[in-house]
Amino acid sequence: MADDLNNTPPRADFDVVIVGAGWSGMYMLHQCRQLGLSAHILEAGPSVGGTWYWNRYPGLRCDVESVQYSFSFDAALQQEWTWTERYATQPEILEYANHVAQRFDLLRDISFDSKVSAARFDDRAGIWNIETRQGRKVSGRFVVMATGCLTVPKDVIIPGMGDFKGEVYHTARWPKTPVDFSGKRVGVIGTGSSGIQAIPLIAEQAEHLYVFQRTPSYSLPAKNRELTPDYVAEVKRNYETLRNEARAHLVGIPAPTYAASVFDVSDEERREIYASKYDNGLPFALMVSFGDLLMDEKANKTAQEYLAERIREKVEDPEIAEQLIPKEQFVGTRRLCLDTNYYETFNRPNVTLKNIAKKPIDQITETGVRMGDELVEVDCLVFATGYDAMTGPLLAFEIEGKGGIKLKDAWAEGPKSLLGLMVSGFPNLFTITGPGSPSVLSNMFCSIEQHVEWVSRLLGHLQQQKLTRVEAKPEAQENWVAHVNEVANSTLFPRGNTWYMGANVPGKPRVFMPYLGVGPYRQICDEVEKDGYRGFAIS
Ligand code: N01
Repeated sequence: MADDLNNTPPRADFDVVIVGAGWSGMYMLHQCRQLGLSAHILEAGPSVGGTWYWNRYPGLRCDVESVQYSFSFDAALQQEWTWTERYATQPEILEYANHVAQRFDLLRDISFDSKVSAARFDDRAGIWNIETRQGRKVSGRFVVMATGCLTVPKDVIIPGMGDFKGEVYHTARWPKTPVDFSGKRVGVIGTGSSGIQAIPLIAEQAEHLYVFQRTPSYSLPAKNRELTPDYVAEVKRNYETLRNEARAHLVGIPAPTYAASVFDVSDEERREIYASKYDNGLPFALMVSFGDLLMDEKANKTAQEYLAERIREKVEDPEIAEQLIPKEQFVGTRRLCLDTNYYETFNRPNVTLKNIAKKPIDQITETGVRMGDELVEVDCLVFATGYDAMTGPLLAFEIEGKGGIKLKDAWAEGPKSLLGLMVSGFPNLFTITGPGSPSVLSNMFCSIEQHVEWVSRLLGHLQQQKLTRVEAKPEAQENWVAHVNEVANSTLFPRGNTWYMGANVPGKPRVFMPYLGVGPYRQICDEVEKDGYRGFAIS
């Protein structure tokens, strides 16, 4: 216990209790140790890795290149770890998570199979009391929610779901033992990033695959490849420059913007630029290739037309191609997917596209999926239906702040935070990659490292000044929420029916949840810190 934090510090089991042992939780624990704070992680699962532990569906890879989707805080770590593929597979990413845990000796301060059920602030004592579903009670002077953004699968309610007699899977909760679809009729519901990655591999095994598509997504071919020793050596030599470029960039990945407007270049040049991203499997780079691509409807249309053409080239049946092309959907405002042979899969004789936007699913029966008068009989159903993103993980259990205020009430009209890191009324509670931070609209590692380091410096400041409490001021929070919205409203993002907007979960408030701009966000956080943590009440 770090009793030197204050002359009379509140008594708690730990200085810092961290919820979640994904990237954020592991790095937070490491940072707490550097500060001499006692810290402990409560992790729901049996292993580190967070979403990369639970997600293990066939075809799963990250959509950020492996050499960038990794920690940069330790030069030795990034030199000693060698990624084998351009876009790492889930097993390799999980291996990396375990490597990090072991290398920094983190496991001794993690309790696994400890799913937090409540966190309540005791205002008088100035401590957080945390309970787990397993009945454990732990207290901390600070609590860090490292619960991730895409960790709570969205509830899908279709009449008759419980009646289905076949096998049921969800991409976000895939079994550890590989599933064998050989000789089976399989239905996949959902065509976002998860469905698009799983579908080609399931199609290779299944006797027949039915893809139930409500909304098509734009997808780029991953063009995955093994990394050569020369390439890896070059990256390792240039890591410092690469990471610094990432930190300053809009999405935390170095990528050029060629012109302020798509209309500043000729049609031919524009096509070449789009092709250079498409043919090299670079979805984030495509999104930022022109300054107005995500801002202006007409500008965005040029990318829509380009991607539609590429889909038509790949799909043999023109009618199927048209159904796979998103209509009235901006490129980039719904997550751009990354695939291997997704569109080509619809040329296979054992794959059928079921357009449930035209003919919705009415019911799941004992034997399959009923759409109007048509029953599609299947042996297995795979739900690739996504997540209750960003707020879901923080509202999955009870968080009670000052005066018994509940987070779910404070966020009834949508999430509010200061910098995505703290919520007014919830002293000493930090949210890593919380709503209002860049997180999901960036290379997560880049954002996580920045969030954790900022919070750690704040904890260090409190420690040095012998202070014990920090809280977001309500007016500063209001200003931040207004700024997040102002930035979002200058783009096309709020016009998309996407999970970024909470639009995928019935009844969820429609609010653009992430903050757009890794580089600008970092600058703002640095200024707030320099101004003595402007907007935060510290005592
Ligand atoms: O989820 P999604 P995801 N009936 O929400 C459909 C990250 N990720 O798991 O749009 C029928 O994108 C839904 O249709 P609609 C990445 O950030 C990254 O695929 O609601 N269909 C949609 O097609 C990604 O964006 C990686 O009309 C229903 C699909 O299910 C995020 O996770 C890999 C339905 C859900 O798509 C989420 O991706 C995987 C219903 N009731 C995930 N409900 C990589 O790094 C939903 N759908 C590569």
